[in-house]
Amino acid sequence: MIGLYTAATPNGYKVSIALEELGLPYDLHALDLGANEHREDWFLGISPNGRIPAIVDRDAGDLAVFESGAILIYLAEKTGQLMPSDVRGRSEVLQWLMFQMGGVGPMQGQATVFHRYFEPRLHLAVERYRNETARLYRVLDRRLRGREWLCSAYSIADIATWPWIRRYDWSGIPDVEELEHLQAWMDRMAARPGARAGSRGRRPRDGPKWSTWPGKCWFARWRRDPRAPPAGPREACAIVSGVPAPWRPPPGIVRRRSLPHAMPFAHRRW
Ligand SMILES: N[C@@H](CCC(=O)N[C@@H](CS)C(=O)NCC(=O)O)C(=O)O
Repeated sequence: MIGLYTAATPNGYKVSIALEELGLPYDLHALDLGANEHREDWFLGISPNGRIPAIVDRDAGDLAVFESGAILIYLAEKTGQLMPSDVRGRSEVLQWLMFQMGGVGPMQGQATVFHRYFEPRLHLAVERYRNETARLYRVLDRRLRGREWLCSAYSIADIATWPWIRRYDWSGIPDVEELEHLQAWMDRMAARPGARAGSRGRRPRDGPKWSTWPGKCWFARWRRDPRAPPAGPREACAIVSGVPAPWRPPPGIVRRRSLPHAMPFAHRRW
């Protein structure tokens, strides 16, 4: 049995989608990012970077794997599915997986943060990450012209990419409607039962109830209504800047305006 440590985020969904697609049983540990569970010592033992997702394969001597791309490769190699074994096919899948890991994910992540949370609004940063993400989308659109999937068959490259691309509206990425090949691919992805099951935050096939997913953190709220603003700056700050949340000054202590590791918007009055 595989233990999945995750939350309702694009990187988290990559792994739950892969597990659903592969039909592997797993037990789900939904971490509350808003409560900083991912920074607790027990979790750092599994995921040294203190980020979700991570897995522990109990059938492989409790092997812990972090980084979503590494997890997807591990699952593909464990099962012999979702990635070809021949040199050319494997390389192709790894190239598009790395394109997501090093390009789409980080760029769209930054686009989201600067689009949604930074005040005062840093227009140059918003433009920079939005434009770069849009450029990467056009690369994907060109790649998908005349193709059903990113590589010769449905693979972990598609699984890694879709949970990000489908949230383009949340990230403020423009003109995606014009990218017809990307749109058609998104429709194909959304039609896959495994992709749907793994990206919904619902009960996994053989697993326990996802009691905290959707849970307390703001991710769950914006999944229900992507147009809704985050519940408050405190929660948003906690996710993107590392400021503990919910943060309240201890009794008798005057509120600090700035924090040692403060990012610009952490100076705002809460
Ligand atoms: N490169 C990592 C990124 C992981 C990551 O950034 N995860 C986010 C959720 S999508 C996270 O744990 N955020 C919590 C935080 O930043 O404190 C991967 O692909 O696994």
